Amino acid sequence: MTRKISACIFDMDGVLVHTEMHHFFAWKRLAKTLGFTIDEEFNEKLKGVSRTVCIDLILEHGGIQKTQHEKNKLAEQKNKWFLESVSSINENDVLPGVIDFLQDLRKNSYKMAVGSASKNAPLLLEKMGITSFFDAIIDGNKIQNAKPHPEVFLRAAQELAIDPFECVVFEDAQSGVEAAKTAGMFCVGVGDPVVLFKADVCIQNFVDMNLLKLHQLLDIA
Ligand code: B16
Ligand code: MG
Repeated sequence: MTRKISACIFDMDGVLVHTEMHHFFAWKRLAKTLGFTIDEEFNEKLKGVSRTVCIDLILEHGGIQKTQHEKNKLAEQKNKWFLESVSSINENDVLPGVIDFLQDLRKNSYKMAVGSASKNAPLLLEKMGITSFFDAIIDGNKIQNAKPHPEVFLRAAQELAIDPFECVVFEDAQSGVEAAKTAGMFCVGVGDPVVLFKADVCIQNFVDMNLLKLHQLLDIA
């Protein structure tokens, strides 16, 4: 039996837009100034995770200790590099198939939200011209607990006034998949099913994605 779905909640980085590489380059640059390197495998741990938690993970990885004041400065520097690197993002950077899918959801009166750990989410959604699709935008400024804590998705469901059980989350990060499942939501992983093994189902991207396909995915999961 198909599970009733009334709302779709989208992670932003890595789902709506490929900003993950910009985050990775900025973190890599920061690690280099601290005298060590980070690779793509380690970067999986940083995806979906708040800026402050990322700093702690990176310092731990490099075996370095810093005061809170120094950590804040490092976070500020990373964000400066990240913002420089995404300065030219625009509507052409929305990932293939996303706009068509959002239009299909809107046409069929589904509620839509963004649930992102990023404090830059409102700015980036604006730059891509897709803010108006969403009935709620929950970003890193509005939550206390970073993914894998379910707060970001539960807040989104609350603002949409939809039962978490009727929400589908689209996520590209292990921490985000875990957050969605802890929130009691259906989770579509966007990316490698081996990495996102805790998701109910996985898709590679949103090309040719539509409501009918979403329901087929819900049926087989
Ligand atoms: P910011 P998401 C996350 O966004 C990114 O995946 C993660 O790499 C980043 O550290 C985090 O946002 C915080 O971003 O520094 O811009 O506040 O995937 O949850 O949309
Ligand atoms: Mg993400």
